[in-house]
Amino acid sequence: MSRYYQPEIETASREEIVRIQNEKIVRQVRHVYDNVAYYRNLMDKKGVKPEDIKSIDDIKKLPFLSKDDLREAYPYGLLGTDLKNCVRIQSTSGTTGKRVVAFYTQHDIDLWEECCARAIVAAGGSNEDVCQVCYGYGLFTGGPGLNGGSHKVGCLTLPMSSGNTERQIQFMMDLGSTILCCTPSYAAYIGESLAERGYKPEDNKLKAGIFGAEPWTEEMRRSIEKSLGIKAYDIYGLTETSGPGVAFECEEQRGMHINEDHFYAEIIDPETGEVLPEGSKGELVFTSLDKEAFPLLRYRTRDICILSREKCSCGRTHVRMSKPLGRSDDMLIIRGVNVFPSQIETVLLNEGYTPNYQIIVDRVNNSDTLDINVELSPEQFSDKVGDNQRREIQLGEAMRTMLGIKPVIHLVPPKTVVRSEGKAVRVIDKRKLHD
Ligand code: DLL
Repeated sequence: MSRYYQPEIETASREEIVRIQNEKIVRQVRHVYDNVAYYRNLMDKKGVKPEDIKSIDDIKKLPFLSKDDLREAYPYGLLGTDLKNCVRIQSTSGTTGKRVVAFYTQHDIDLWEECCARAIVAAGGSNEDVCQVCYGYGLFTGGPGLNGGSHKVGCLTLPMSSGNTERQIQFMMDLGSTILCCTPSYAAYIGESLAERGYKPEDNKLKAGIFGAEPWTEEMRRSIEKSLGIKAYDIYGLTETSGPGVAFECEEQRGMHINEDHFYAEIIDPETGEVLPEGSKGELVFTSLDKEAFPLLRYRTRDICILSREKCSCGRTHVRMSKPLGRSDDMLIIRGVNVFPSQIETVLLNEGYTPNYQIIVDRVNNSDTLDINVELSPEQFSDKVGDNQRREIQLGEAMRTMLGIKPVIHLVPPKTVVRSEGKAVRVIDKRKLHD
């Protein structure tokens, strides 16, 4: 049976959701126009006044915000309230040199944690559960967000943060964790580490996992569910919109419900900016309807996905987003062919390989090269050169069918691909280093 954290809003009628959105957008645009000079300038340039926004449908009139705007306005340029009203910042890791700093009032934190609480309850969580949070804590939003949600639900919360896998396992087994929150790549690593210590999936008390912050395939989901003996739920979010909990999966596991009372979602054509009809694949754009400190309007996420309003058997009425089909900036263009790392993961797991792999792209003599290091499991590992060569050829062919180009496969011995405790680094694009 479905359970909800806030049943009234999670199962509200379409009319009620639109009514809430209409009311909130008018207030939010006024708030932003009056308090955020950077966005006021963008609106003025476009000739849009707050009075022009009378309902959620008018949102199309507003200008977009992009990551470049965030960089330009860094650090305080998009602040929607006095700093004295803010109680927290969170930030992205900034590994690509594009650090995003988000600000929160106490109201914003409460709202964010409520969204995470909805996700935990949708995964079957209640005050009877022991929720082990091994997303990173600190500036990254994963740990603090799920930690806050877990408190709200009343779970016994284990604020583990990421890493120190030995200790994760000890606490998990000693305290009987029932819900695991971390990146899917770390969940796979924990599953592997449990097996190495002789534990079978039924030896742990886990029933659910809440995994997100990076792309992962359905094949990866099945592999994690099997290794941990759980049901694995997807969760989505980004620092710019608060963090995890913007959208989450229910027991149907068919797309993530977007918390539409707080975030309005649009799908646009990434080239033209045109809003696309429901069911189209395009770039996801979010408007935060009631955040105070960092109230982004029409923020372009660069995540490519599809929205669906098809009725969900869980009873939730909020629109669902597909798993991001890749970020527009994740897509590799190799000899003119578009390749998403997720396609490579699908082939590997379907062909019975481990989820431990690394993709290396380079340019040699003006031509792109694609190499994939694929780790063998101890059972697959063979000393016979002929065995491995045969496998490499077979896997290369399977990849060609999926990708349209043939990579060079390197099967590597067990434990040679570095494991991830947070967001996995799957791609090394050496072309960027030469440029
Ligand atoms: O990753 C927030 C988060 C923490 C989400 C914990 C879920 C769980 P950022 O570091 O700002 O925030 O990265 C945001 O990560 O634009 C997506 O490209 C990607 N992403 C997040 N969740 C998913 C997911 C956090 N479920 C960026 N599937 C987003 C695929 C995801 N990609």
